[in-house]
Amino acid sequence: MNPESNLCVKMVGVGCAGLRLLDRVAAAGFPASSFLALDSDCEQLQRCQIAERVQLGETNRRGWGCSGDEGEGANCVRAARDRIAGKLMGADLVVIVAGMGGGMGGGGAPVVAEIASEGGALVVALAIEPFDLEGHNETAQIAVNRLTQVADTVVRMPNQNVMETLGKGASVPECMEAANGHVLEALMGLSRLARADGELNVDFAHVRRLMTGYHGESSLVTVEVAGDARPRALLEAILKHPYLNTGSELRNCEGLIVSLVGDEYMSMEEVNEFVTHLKATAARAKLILGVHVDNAMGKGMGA
Ligand SMILES: Nc1nc2c(ncn2[C@@H]2O[C@H](COP(=O)(O)OP(=O)(O)OP(=O)(O)O)[C@@H](O)[C@H]2O)c(=O)[nH]1
Ligand SMILES: [Mg+2]
Repeated sequence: MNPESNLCVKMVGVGCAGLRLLDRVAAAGFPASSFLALDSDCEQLQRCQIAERVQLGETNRRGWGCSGDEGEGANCVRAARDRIAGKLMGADLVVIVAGMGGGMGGGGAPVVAEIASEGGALVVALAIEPFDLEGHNETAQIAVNRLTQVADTVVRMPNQNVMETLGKGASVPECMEAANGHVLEALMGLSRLARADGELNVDFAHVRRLMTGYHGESSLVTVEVAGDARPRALLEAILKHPYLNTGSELRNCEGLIVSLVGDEYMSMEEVNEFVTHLKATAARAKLILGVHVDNAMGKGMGA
């Protein structure tokens, strides 16, 4: 992602949720080589300013969305297979983001993952799961399962878990913003993992070897803490993260890729203390660690 790492990362948004997040993440400075927006809905595509846009389903959807029909979503992507393969050519890592409750996202994302994988990239898919009140849970789970079979790893981003951290009176835009905030944070954390300018760098070849053909679920969280006792506080913040189901995902995981970031005063002892806490919590996990110094963190420490 960083030019120094020579890593070619391409990010793809599928359907309305995917496009919105693509725009946000590109604006936030996610260092991808390219951003690709895929939708049959021409209005949504026009709104998406930053990405390279590909209009899907021109004949069968005629500029409309897929009205929740996952079969239509899959067909639209299949029909544009060669165009999409061309855009993804040369990528080492393809990151796909889509809402699993939609026809375009839920139906189309697995086909995009298949195309990206055939092109030789490591494929990480971010699956945004619907709010309970939408009533799409069952179809979304089918889409996630399909995606897991083709992507090297799928990261579930349940909108509902975010709502549980907000008060009952939270407005609709507040809930959406909180959900998007977590997806953005996670993506920005992912971008740090691939940077080559750290004190200790995560080796992409190592990540690739661990993840290629895994076809399982991963979690992706980013947290930041400040104050005294930062290493302990950092682990506690991770355990409380809404995507980690009160820490059970961390306790039972088999592999951990961690990018630790702090100001120039972050001591080796603090790094050591954090790693000790982490290993005690995720006892079975193999750990790949990166350490970055970033003075923009102020007195904070993040992972
Ligand atoms: N976090 C977040 N989730 C969203 C957003 N927009 C939609 N979603 C979720 O994504 C799911 C899919 O919605 P869309 O992205 O609109 O659907 P689509 O993929 O365009 O599919 P069609 O409408 O059938 O063409 C919804 O069920 C929501 O749960 C968003 O802006 N942020
Ligand atoms: Mg749509």
